[in-house]
Amino acid sequence: MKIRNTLSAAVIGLASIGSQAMAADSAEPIVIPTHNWSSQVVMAYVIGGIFESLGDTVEYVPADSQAVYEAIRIGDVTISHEVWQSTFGASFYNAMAKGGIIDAGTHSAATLEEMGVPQYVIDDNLCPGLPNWEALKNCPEVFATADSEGKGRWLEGPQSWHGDLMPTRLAALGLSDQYVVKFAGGADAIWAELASAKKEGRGIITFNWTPNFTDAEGFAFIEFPPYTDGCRVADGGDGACGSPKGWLKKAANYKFPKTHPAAYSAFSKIDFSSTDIGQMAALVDIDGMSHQDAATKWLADHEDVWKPFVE
Ligand code: TMO
Repeated sequence: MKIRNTLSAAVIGLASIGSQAMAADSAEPIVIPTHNWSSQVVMAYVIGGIFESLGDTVEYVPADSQAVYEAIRIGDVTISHEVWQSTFGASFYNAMAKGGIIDAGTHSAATLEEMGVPQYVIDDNLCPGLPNWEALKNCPEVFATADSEGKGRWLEGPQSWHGDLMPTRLAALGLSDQYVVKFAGGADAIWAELASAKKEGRGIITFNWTPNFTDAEGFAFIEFPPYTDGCRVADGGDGACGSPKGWLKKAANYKFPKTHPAAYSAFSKIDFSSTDIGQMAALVDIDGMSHQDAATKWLADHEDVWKPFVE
């Protein structure tokens, strides 16, 4: 009968509209980058585990922490879950201006990526006047090392994090005659240097950041002239400024909401606090766990934090 055929066609039509509205995530893997500091790698596996709980497939790729924004923009990588303002804000926004990468929200954790000293350097008054940066002028010898050419050493992170920012800042502040920047080969080299300096009770200035596992023990960031938009040499300024009290964002390829709607919905809700991120780093850098094991443990111990992201 004609009516029946029309009706069943209408029913089929409705069913397919319904299934489109509730389209399942693509079986294509969600590509998550891993970089070279602990919280980021643990969080990669934490977020991968959250996606897997939704039935998604994930793939992890080691990636350069600056070039990754272009990789996301062109679709080789799906997300970035720790976009730190000071180090990566410019690369993120440059990629966004070209099109293909979207802002997927901001974590609650406020960030700072800055030079600083362990708390005992302040408490033992090894360089009176710290953490005000001007105190550095009077005690380069406190921070001298065998390789620092008779100057104080600024132990910077790997150059891949933010290029020549610190050498440029040293010069802009008029400290180049007294201090020299040395780049660490990796984050572990910074933690090893902090541990040996503490053991010997000597002064040390290193790049560090918060949230990190070092928050628990106490780390004093140097107070430089305040950051303002455009103060950096790369942004047209004179470079005589500290790092921003910054944000921590998430980014995604613009197709991710369409290819993986359930995973994208969870990703957009994911919001980690300073405590969460400090815990993820500490499981590796204090407790000595592998990144994968740390993520498995963190997910098991903190369902109250992440389950709401998938509801
Ligand atoms: C990007 N980092 C947290 C190492 O400064």
